[in-house]
Amino acid sequence: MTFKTRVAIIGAGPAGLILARYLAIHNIDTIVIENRSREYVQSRVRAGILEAQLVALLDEIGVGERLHKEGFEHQGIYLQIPGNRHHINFKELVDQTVWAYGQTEIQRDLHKACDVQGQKNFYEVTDVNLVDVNSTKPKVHFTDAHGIKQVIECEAIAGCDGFWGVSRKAIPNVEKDCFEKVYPFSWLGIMANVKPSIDELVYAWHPKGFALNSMRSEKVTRLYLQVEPNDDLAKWSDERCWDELSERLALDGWELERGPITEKSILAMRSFVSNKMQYGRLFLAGDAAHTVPPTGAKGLNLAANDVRLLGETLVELLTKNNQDFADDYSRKALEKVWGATRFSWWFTSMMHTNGDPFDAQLQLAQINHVIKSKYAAADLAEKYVGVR
Ligand code: RFL
Ligand code: PHB
Repeated sequence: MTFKTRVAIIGAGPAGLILARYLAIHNIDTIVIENRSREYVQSRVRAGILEAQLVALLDEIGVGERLHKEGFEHQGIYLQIPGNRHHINFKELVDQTVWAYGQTEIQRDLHKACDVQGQKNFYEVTDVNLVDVNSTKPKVHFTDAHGIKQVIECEAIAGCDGFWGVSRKAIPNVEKDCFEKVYPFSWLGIMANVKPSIDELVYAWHPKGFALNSMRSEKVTRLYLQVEPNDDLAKWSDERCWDELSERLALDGWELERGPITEKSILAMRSFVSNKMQYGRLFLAGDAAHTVPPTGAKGLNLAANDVRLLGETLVELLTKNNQDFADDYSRKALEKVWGATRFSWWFTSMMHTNGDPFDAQLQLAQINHVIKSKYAAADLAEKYVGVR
């Protein structure tokens, strides 16, 4: 069957669904196709910290209500080295806050909004193929969940299909415009049914490796440990995870609460940027175009920044035929992308040990500088909250 719509969106992650909502509000109809099931996308554990700009975008597209009720507004973060936990107060330094609210919850709110609006979404699609992207009438070919071949005829395609998706690869010779750094360590992520042990996030440097104490709700804690790049999950019993977290996050007079662990996974750390985010009528947004290590909590926030720019771009292109505006999408998006890539790389490099004692001393000197200098702290704060 052939469907007609104005914009075909590849990927129903946060970038794809936020874009669909944004365009719906501007009376531009879309079809979203996703290769996983709705339940899978809904339950995938990922980001937790939202910049004010993302919160504003979610409010604007009408999905911010639960976030304001159930999310936590944070004034800052704690930066820790052994024996010293120091609060960096974003509110005082740059007059901005961030919100702790799980990406799974955002996804749930977006799904609900899609249902109410009658958004056309196909899940569990295969064989996705982007055709004639360099023309004004591109098409998307795919096989639906029942094995039936389908075609979408549209005026533009939004590639929101994440790092492993097909959209970026539809840009000819894109590899020569891509830049990548793979880090020699991974994160072990843990979700636990236990109340957070502290009011705001703790980023801890420790000789045995980085640890992060984050949270999802009054009853759920999210934690991370720096581990070897090829570490084996089977070697990380619940008890070992808690012992290691307690040691790396230790502070006199404070104790990490323990509880049942409900999820554990190991994630690789990479910085990746495609300096080409558009080709003809194909536009990339979010992880399809770039990824950052999660240390600076930038991935989802960058995706949201792209989506706002791409939303504005598609409105200009499809309602006013403003080609010059559209041609500038990549350039505008990449400014913020490279800024966040630099910040995430810097924060990651400062917090993760590599076994070299000289490098460890430099890291401690750098962290102490951030702790002691209000200018250095303000610089971190500005990048973390995402002030433009
Ligand atoms: P996603 O979320 O990867 O969604 C892409 C969607 O496209 C689908 N797809 C396809 N669909 C159709 N056809 C194909 N051929 C397809 N191939 C793939 C996928 O199934 C998927 O549903 O990308 P998007 O929308 O750009 O969103 C990006 C964010 O998910 C990501 O940047 C963040 O999760 C990164 N991140 C964090 N970001 C933050 O801003 N703050 C954080 O605190 C934060 N913490 C994190 C994170 C990422 C993490 N992991 C697991 C990488 C913590 C972790 C642990
Ligand atoms: C999270 O809660 O998942 C989280 C928070 C901050 C980060 C990365 C991940 O920097």
